[in-house]
Amino acid sequence: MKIGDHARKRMHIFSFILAIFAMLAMPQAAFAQEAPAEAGADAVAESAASAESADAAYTPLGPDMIKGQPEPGALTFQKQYSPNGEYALWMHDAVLLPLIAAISLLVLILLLVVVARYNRRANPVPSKTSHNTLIEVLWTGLPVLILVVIAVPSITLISRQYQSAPKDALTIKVTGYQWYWGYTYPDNGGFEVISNMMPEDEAIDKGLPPQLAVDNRMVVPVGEPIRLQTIGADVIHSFAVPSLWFKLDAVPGRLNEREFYVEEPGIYYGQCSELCGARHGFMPIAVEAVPRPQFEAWIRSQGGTVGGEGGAESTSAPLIAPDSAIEGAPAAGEEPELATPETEV
Ligand SMILES: [Cu+2]
Repeated sequence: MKIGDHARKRMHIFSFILAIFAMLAMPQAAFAQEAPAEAGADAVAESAASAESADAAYTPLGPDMIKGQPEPGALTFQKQYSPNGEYALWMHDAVLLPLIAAISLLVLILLLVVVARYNRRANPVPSKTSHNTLIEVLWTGLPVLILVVIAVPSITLISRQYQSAPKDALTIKVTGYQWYWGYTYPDNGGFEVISNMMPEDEAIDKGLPPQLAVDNRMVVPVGEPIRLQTIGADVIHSFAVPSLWFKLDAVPGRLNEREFYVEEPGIYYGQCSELCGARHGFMPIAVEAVPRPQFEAWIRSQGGTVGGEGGAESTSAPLIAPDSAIEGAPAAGEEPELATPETEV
């Protein structure tokens, strides 16, 4: 059902033709996708307002708030919850896919025509034509035009992805460890939250996706730009959340930075995306986006500070040791249980 709906919605021939003409007529059309982002921001503002009137205490979001996770049998990208993600999804579904489909169809039809009309029986005396200026200009000019059309949204997307966060944006530093994640909040007292994969049976009991659920999520405020920095503590990891269109390598000795934005409150899952050792597949990422008041309540519950309160204390905010309370979870310093062969090689 999903696939059908999607195909009907996204690949409609009119939207394809419209997109092509709009972009030919006015490159600014590439920015047309800004609109849904604004709509998203409105929704965020609404939910934030309703949250403010409610109690600003923090309670972890339940499984009903899971928004970004892989689904069995799904096609194309996950649903996107960030402006860049929506733009990229639009480019894929409304520009690239229809173009690829049209080109493939054209080539197929031409091949069939050649097979049917110019085989030995139907056309015993082949033409000796070796040049045709009109056709040569067309088959050079059209592909160039198509590439120019693709280049407009493509280069726009690249530049948007490299945009850094505004100066006053909240900073969150993500550290990749073998094999778990640490989330540091330097603007809120500098405490670090250690995030380990939740044991499978516990996750199932709680209705959370096994091997994606974690003990401590990375809690972020919704609807505001965040300066997300990544670094590796030991080897190269990669912080990736597909539904937020975010992937950034975490390299030892180097701080990478990109703007991170979540449009709607919810839980978004990702995984380490750089092969980093034995338990690389067991260091999932869970981002929990909540309205500002709940975020600040969460910060306080972690012993952090909000908006410079606490002053000097902020530097001595308790650091959570990089260790896991969960038995059997991949914690710091522990040797991985490697499946070493019993027999000699
Ligand atoms: Cu990793």
